[in-house]
Amino acid sequence: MNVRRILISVAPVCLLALAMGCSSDNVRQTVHVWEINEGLPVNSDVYNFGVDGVASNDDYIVEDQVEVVVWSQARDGIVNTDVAYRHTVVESYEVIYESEEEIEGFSGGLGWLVPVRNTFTGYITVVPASVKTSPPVSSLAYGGEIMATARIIFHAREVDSNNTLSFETRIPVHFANWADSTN
Ligand SMILES: [Ca+2]
Ligand SMILES: [Ca+2]
Repeated sequence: MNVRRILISVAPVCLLALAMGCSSDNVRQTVHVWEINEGLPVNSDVYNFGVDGVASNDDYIVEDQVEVVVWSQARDGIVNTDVAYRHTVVESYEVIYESEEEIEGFSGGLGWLVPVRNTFTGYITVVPASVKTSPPVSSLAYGGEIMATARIIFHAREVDSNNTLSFETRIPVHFANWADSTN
């Protein structure tokens, strides 16, 4: 009885996936990250002591954002991308932290419309507040450091075909209680 129910519920999902084109074989564009954070690692300050510079109720945590430049290329010269298949939408991204410490990753939504044969500049959060308020990163407010590499996977969709594609990049993230920024 249970098996039957599962089969019935799965079938429409498969059909929908086929209709939307789950394969990336048919996309006309390739998209990749041209540059992230101007080529620099992220020095992630885990705690800000506020205006008074000491622990008090004006302390806060800053989410780290980085600039991302992506570049879209036509995959071959067969399709005239001046007419169709001119855009890819980057819809979401996920961040996986690679480190000796276990740091929980996250995912977020985007809506970047990337034109073919062009660059697009956007911003993503690479370290959200939730990471800085959770162990092991939260313990760094009192000293220590954690070196990590953020693996960032972008999920995109070619506008005219709805075919999906993904691309990824990596950036070093150095977690510590760095000197507080004043802005
Ligand atoms: Ca303070
Ligand atoms: Ca600090």
